[in-house]
Amino acid sequence: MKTIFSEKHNLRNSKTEMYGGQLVEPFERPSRAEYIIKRVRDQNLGPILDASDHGMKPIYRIHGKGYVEFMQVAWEMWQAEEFLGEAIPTTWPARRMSQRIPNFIEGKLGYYAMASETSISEGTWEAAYWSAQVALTGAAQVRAGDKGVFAMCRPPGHHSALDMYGGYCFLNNAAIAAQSFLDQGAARVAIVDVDFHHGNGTQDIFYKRNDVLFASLHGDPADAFPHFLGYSEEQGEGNGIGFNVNYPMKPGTGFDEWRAALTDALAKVRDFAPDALVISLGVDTFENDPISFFKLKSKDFITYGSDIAKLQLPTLFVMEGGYDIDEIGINTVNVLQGFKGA
Ligand code: OKP
Ligand code: ZN
Repeated sequence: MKTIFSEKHNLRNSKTEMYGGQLVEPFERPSRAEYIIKRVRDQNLGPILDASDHGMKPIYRIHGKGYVEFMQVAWEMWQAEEFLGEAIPTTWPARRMSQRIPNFIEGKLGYYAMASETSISEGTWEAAYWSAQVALTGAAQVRAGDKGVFAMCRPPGHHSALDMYGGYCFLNNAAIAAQSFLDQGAARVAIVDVDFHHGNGTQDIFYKRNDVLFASLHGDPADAFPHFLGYSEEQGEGNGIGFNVNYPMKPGTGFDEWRAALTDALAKVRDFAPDALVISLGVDTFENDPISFFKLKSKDFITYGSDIAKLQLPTLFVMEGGYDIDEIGINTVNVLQGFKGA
């Protein structure tokens, strides 16, 4: 199985994350990618290819112009104010407030952010751009005939929507890849999000559409980030009714219950008969993940990788979360080896 990877991920190296009322070293850090790539090499998963540049057009198929242009200049605007730290929003357009986009950087940050833990830092835009290109390069390889490809995206993407960043995400890599399949001739694409956190961005992007089936397994938003989306009654809107499926699960959920939800999701994918499958692959479902509450063990990742393979669909794995850095390589590559060996 091919892995697509860009060293440009290193440009996303923020120094601060708002966590527990303190600024801490971010959980989403460069070493995550290095450990995964090391495991890919050590296990001889397959060739590692650099990303090719597909330009801005496929990004604008998913994200708004105002948002993208803001992301490109946010760090510059922040620095111009001579603030001492990284760019963190402090004010939001909450209920009954104006949704006009302010001129001042602090207002813009609040407008475009869905959470404050994610600091914007030097190089963030360029890393996000290349992370999307990694996903697009992976999609191109799948279109060219590979049955499974691993897009080692960093930063992750599934919390980012049309005009929204947060939850460590800036561009929705999985959505950009899915749309690229459609734009190159696919009639239908399914996205299954197995990251611990609900893929609110991906859900929002495709919520009114019936050409993309979105299914997400995640910590119940009543108990887990992103807190404000991911309930089971969210089933799509308009033409999209029935094409959004959420499986929120409670603290302490183990593999048997989690796998039953995956089996249900995969059956829905099979009925949908897509031309391609995108897996938003987060391994923060692991029992030792520092910010999550599911109880999957390392061997479970192999099992569910082979469950996914049984669909026999052209499949693009897009990296999302996973914060137990010691085991992140093992758990990620276990999914890919489970898929490959099935
Ligand atoms: C990104 B991805 C935990 C706070 C978590 C942000 C989590 C972002 C997860 N108490 N804040 O889906 O892995
Ligand atoms: Zn996550």
